[in-house]
Amino acid sequence: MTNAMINLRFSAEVQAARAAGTPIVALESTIITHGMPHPQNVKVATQVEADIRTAGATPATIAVLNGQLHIGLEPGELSTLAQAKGVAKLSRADMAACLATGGTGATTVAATMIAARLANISVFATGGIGGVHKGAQTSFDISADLHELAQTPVTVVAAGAKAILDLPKTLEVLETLGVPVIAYGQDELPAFWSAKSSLMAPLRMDTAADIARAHTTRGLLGLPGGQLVVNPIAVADQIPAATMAPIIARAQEMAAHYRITGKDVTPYLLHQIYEQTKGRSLTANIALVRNNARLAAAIAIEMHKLTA
Ligand code: PSU
Ligand code: MN
Repeated sequence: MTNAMINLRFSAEVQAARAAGTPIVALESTIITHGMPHPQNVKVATQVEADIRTAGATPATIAVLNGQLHIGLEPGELSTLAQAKGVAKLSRADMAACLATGGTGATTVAATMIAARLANISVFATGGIGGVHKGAQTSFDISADLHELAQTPVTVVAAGAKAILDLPKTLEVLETLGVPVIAYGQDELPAFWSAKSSLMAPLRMDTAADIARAHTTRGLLGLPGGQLVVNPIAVADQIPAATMAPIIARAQEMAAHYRITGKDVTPYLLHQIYEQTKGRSLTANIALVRNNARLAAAIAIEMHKLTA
């Protein structure tokens, strides 16, 4: 089915879930094209979709393919995107341009939230959101993901902001923008590859039902924007923050040395960290995304109960 105005295209299973009115969880595609190497990226994306189905919801991986906004990818589309070279990394600023010119692009957290809202999907699972980069006081590098959370009503489940970021500054900006940051099942903010960050999270909730109610209540209050749910990686799967710190610092130095800027910063850092941890960062990344997918499905199911 297509929407004439913006060319929205639903996968068969998302189409069926919409018709049946059953819970749907959005998934981003930048993590596939820019966050993980091939062929692990297709394997992980497929596995994460399966996790959501097992948990009782329908996955909707979002991407722009040849000028069409896809809400859910068929298996062939997913594997083509995962191998494609030179795919654009789309955020709020360039999503419309990509659609208008018939381009192909992977959606970041910000762009996936925009698409999810258009498709009436309220919950979205990812690995880590973008945020305030270290050195932002001179680079001004602050992810558009933060502003999207302030204005688009989607609950995003992540394992914290990526630990390559300046976490205290990221929390400050989220507070300024009025974005609820809810740690799931612990007081501390998780730090992506690590379960702990030594920073207290502003809010804590222990059940998917509470998170769903908080989402709905924000809507009833007339507040724009979504919620950020930060779900700690299982301790068995984590890389402790102390182990990651020097690796992140080294990656940061290299990014500065090679003058990596703009959209390239996050993929560059993730790749350096992958190399320096000999792939261990990827193993942790996979575990945390799957963990987030399961929680997002539980939240979508609770939201569905509230609206049914
Ligand atoms: N989380 C991951 N891997 C990723 C990203 C997040 O585990 O590749 C992507 C997301 O799409 C996020 C983006 O929105 O990085 C942030 O990029 P930037 O810092 O350029 O805004
Ligand atoms: Mn940036």
